[in-house]
Amino acid sequence: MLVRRVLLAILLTGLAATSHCRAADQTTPPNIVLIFVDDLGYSDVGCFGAKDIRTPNIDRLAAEGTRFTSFYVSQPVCTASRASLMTGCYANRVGLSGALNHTSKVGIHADEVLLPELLRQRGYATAIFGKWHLGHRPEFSPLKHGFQEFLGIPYSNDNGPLHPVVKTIPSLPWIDGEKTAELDPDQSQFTQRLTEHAIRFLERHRDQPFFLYVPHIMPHVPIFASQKFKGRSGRGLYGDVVEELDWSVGAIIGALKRLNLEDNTLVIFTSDNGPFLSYGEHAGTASPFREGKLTTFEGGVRTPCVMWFPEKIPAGRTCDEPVASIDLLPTLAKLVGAPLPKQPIDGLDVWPILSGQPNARTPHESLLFFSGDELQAIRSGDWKLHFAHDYLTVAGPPGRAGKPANFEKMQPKSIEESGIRGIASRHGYEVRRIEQSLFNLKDDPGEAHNVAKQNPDVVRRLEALAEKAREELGDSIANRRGRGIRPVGRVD
Ligand SMILES: [Ca+2]
Repeated sequence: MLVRRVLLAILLTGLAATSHCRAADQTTPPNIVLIFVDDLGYSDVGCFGAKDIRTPNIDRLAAEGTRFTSFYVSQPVCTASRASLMTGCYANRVGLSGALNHTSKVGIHADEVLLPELLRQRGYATAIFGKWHLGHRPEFSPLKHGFQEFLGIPYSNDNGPLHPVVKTIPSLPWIDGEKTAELDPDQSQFTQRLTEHAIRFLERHRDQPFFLYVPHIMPHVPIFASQKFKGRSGRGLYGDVVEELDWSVGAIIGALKRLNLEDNTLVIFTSDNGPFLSYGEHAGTASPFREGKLTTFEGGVRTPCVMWFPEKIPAGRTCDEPVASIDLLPTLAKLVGAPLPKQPIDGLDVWPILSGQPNARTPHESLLFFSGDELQAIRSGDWKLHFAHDYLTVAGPPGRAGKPANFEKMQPKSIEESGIRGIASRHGYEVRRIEQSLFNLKDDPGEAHNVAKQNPDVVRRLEALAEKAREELGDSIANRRGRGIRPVGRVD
């Protein structure tokens, strides 16, 4: 009897402790986990239409959270997309574009206030495990921009001896904090290693609010899966790599649940840009959209996005209202009670949309699509207007076995060669031109039918919105420099 009474007392104390924890959670700022994969196409996960790649964990996240079907990154390439994610600004406002490499002397400016810096002000523990890509020189280190821990690579995983075309690039460094811990790490272990570190970080910080940023290195070429995942998917190695990323998402969610953190943690899963189509079977797909990475067509800038926050973000919902990566910083700042940066930013609070408030609409009159400093397209409502510009399309049949299209005929070019023709020469693309074209994304998500002539008023309205944007953000097509452009970080 006594034993039973003691057991009951222990049980009740335990229950009280548990409910105390739950109550405390209500007032604790939410934890944030941001999983940002690299070059994953819109339709490469099950809940966005993939039939031959199994992603049960991402699909479960969508079933328990919300699927955002009009989520946009600001530019269709790594560095620019990450600059926007971290600053809440169009990338050209903060002077970053394209994809930095080991010769770059630029990076994120010291005066910019990044998302982890805002969260540090609110007592968050912060870490990045994966690919940084906002400058590899010491002054641009993530540890100087709000992150307390960094493990991963400073730029893309093809920026090393494994580049499929350019064979003069030095070793790829694996960075721990601010030190190079290894050279040319085994890429088949990237997803496993980053996930292990992510889980250990969660375990160490379960008692304080945290921001865990996992910009996975895969599925950017060259792609690798660990032995356990090789040969498992219905879409070759690319599918295997995505299935391993899905495993990673499941492992992170599993850890959150095991640590009783799931009630107060927001998880965001998305990709930095669309698929690198020139790499054929080693690239993803962006069905039903046109083109992919490096273009401002929907295939380049619309990415699969899932957000999960039990009781806060509705379960099992699909939201087609436009949400942009620039909106995450102001939305998260508001959510955790952090002040916005003093300098102007472009993103706006979209919490009413994320939280499923009835009739919540995007607060942006228009979303802008720059490539570098070129304003190439603008979306307002269902309308998207492309201005006349050059773009990249795959040159001939897509590449095979990790090589880009046109590989046999390619002359190896240096990685320093910049601009659209430099990228084309390294990655098997050719340059095409689109004249000014208006598409209705609701009727024509594939941007195939130019309806500008039938809708002159819409064209005029979007042109006027673009003209206003040029004053602030510039546009090299129109030879304009915006008054709101800030300097990029630069070393001598
Ligand atoms: Ca990318």
